[in-house]
Amino acid sequence: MVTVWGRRNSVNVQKVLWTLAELDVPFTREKVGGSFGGNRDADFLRMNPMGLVPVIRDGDVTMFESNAIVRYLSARYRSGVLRPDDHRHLAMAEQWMEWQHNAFAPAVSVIFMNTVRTPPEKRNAAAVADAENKAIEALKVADGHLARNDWFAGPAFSFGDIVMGAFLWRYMGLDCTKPDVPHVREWMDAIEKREAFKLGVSDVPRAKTLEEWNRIEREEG
Ligand SMILES: N[C@@H](CCC(=O)N[C@@H](CS)C(=O)NCC(=O)O)C(=O)O
Repeated sequence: MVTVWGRRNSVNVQKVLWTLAELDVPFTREKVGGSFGGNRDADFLRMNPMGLVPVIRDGDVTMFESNAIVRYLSARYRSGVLRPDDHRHLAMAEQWMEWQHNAFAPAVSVIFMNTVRTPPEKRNAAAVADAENKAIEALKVADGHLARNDWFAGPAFSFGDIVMGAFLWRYMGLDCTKPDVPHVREWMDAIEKREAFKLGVSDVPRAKTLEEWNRIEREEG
């Protein structure tokens, strides 16, 4: 049985919960991080010296870093379902996973931290404006790819879609300027219909304010 340490409102934990649901792998979860604490305890730091969630344990494997966990689970369970067997599609899944991590996710995190997680008087408007532009440029790149491909890996859904899907969902819930990217929108519509996405990601309401964020964290765990 896989154990996951993390809170459900963490986007990085959500990637892992979505992956487990896609693969139909049973797991238990320990509420750690945010208001639940526990991530600076000695036992936790032995698993992840960074003190961050998610962490998983699967038999003799204990690991952190959400994208690595998504890859590991995709290779370990039902290989070929989320991890493409065809080397060309695998290459695309890997490429776009790295791309989202470097090009899209940092911009979304800056907007998110400076709006939902920070009271208005402490927000950095210049950083938000810069991040908004970076997110828009990144989404135009994704839109070009999705104009020619149904999924990031090409013909089928893969782990390459999971990391982008989790971050795009968060981005769509933020109050910020967004581009017109019809192919990304169409791809996201298909993502939103996936049962595993609902279980891992969209069943957790998105917050607009710090108060909402804290309430949702308490309620969702
Ligand atoms: N690169 C790491 C980042 C992990 C990370 O930043 N986790 C955040 C939640 S999204 C965290 O643990 N924050 C501290 C907390 O929840 O107390 C990953 O992808 O797993």
